[in-house]
Amino acid sequence: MYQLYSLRDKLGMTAKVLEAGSGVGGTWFWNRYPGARCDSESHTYMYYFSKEIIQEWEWSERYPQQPEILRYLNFVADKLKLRSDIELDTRMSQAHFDEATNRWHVKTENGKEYNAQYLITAVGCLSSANMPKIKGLSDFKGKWYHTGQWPHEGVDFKGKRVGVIGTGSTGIQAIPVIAASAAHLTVFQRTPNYSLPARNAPLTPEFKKYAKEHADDIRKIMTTNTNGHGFYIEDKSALEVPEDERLKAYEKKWEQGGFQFRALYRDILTSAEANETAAQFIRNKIKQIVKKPEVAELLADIDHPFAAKRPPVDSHYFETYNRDNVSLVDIRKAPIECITANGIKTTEHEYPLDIIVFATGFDAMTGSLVKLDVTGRNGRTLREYWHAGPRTYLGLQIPGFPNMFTITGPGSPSVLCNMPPAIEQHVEWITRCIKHMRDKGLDCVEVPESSGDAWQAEVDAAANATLLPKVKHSWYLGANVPGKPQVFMPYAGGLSHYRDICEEVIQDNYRGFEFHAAR
Ligand code: NA7
Repeated sequence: MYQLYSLRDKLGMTAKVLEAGSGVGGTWFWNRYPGARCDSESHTYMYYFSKEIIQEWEWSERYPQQPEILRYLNFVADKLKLRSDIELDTRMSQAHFDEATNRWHVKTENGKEYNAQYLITAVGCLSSANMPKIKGLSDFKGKWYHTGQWPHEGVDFKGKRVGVIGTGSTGIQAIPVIAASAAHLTVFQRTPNYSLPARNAPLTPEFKKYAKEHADDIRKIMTTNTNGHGFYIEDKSALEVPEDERLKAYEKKWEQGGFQFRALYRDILTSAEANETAAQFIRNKIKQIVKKPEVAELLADIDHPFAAKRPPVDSHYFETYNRDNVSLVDIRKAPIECITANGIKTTEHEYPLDIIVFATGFDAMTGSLVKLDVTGRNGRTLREYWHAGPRTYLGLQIPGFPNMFTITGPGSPSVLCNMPPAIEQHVEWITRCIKHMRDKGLDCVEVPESSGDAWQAEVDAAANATLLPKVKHSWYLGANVPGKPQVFMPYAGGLSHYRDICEEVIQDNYRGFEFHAAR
C-alpha cells in the first residue's frame, strides 16, 4: 500500500497492486491469531503516509492489536483513494521478463495477465507459512490451524484441549490468550526463548498529544537509528558499568517494558560477555515469575544469546505457566514422533487434543519470493539462481532480474528492524530510481553479478561482527525450513548505516547499477 501511495504521489504513475487476500492489509490481513499485535510501539508503528494521516489517526494502545492495525490500513486505503488501483483476490502465479521489450509479463491464478515496465515485489519477509511435515496430521480428528493463516471467523477454544507447537514471537503472543479460554493448553517447546514484558496499556491523552506534537522528532529518531525504533541505543558498553548499576538499569527497563531494554548497551549483540549480563538477568526473571521450579528450569534453559533470534515482547507469557490448565512439554528431549487421530505423540507420551495450533513461523525472507515463479534474463528462474542462498544488491535488486525491485529483500536490514521504516526507506529509494530513469529516458535497470558478490561480502561481514550468525537454529539463516540453504539473510549493519550506503550509491551515479536507454 505504501509503494502504491508513494509511486502515485511522487511520480504520478499508474501502479497496479496485486493482492492475494480479499482485503488490504497484507500481514495484518492474514495474521489474526489470538493475541496478534505489533511488538513495536504504536507511535513508532506508523507507516508515514502523510502528516495529515498521522494527525488524524489515533492509536488506542501502546502496542496495537491486529484488528486496530487492519482498521488503520483500511482507513489509509480510503483516505488516499487507493482501492481503485488494488486488485484483490489476485495471486500472482508467474512473471517473466521479456528481454526484447524490457517489460515484465505477469500471470495470475485467476487467469489475468499484465504487462509492466517494473515489477516491485512487496510480498513480505514473514508471509510464507512454515508448516512442519509431521507424520499423521491427516489422521487427526480434531481441528488444526497455522497462526499465519488464521480463520477470519476466529476459533473458539472454550472447553477444548489445545496444543500449541512453537514458542517464537507468535506462540508467545498467542499462548496467554488461548490459555485464558481453553480447558487445557499444552505447549510443545523445542527451543526455549527470551521474552521481554511489553507492559501494554491504553495510551493516555497526554501521550497521544505528545506523539502528535512530536511526530516529526519521533520520525527523525526512527530514521536515524539502528533498528528503526523511536529510541537510540546507548553508546555504552555493558561491561564498563558496575554490576549493581547495570542490574538497576536492566530492572528499570524491564519494568518500563518493550525493546528499550535491548538498547541499554551498545555491545549486547556484539560481545558474548556483554550479552550474557542481559541474558542472565532475563533467565533469573523467568525463574522468579514461574512458580513450578521444573517448568521454570525448562523455560529458562536457553541455549543462545539474548536477541540473537528475533526477540519477542509479551503480555504475561511466563506468568501463564502458573495456571493450572497449562502444561509445558520439552520436545527437545522427547521429540514429536507423529500426530495421531487423537493428538500429538512424542517419544515419551501421547497428548490427547481437540485443537492443534502451529505457531511454527515462516519460510522467512526468501520463501514468498521464490514461490512467485519469476523468470529473469536467459530464462533463469529465481529458484535456480538462489539454490545456494539469496544473492542481491542492497536487497533491492537481484542480478539477472532487470526492472524488478524487492522491497525488504534479503540483504537489507528488514527483519532486524521495526519493519515500517525499513519498508519506507526502500519505497523511497525505488521511487527515486524510477524517477531518475524517467528523467533520463532510461528504460532498464539491472545489477551485474559483481554487484551481488560485493554486497554479499558486506552482508557476511556485517553479520560476522555480531552474535547473530552464531545461532545455528535461527530463521535468519533459514534453519527452520528443512533443506533450505543456511545463509545469514538480513543485513546486520543497522538501518541508519544502510540508509547512508543507499544514499551514497545514488550520489555516486547509482554505483553498482547498470541502466539501458530506451531503444
Ligand atoms: P518463529 O520465530 O520462527 O518461531 C517458530 C516456533 O516454532 C519456534 O519456537 C520453533 O522452534 C518452532 N518450530 C518450528 N518448526 C517446528 C517443528 N517442526 N517442531 C517443533 N517446533 C517447531 O515464528 P513466529 O511466527 O513466532 O515469529 C516470526 C516473526 O513473525 C516474529 O519475529 C514476528 O516479528 C512476526 P525452533 O526455535 O526452530 O526450535
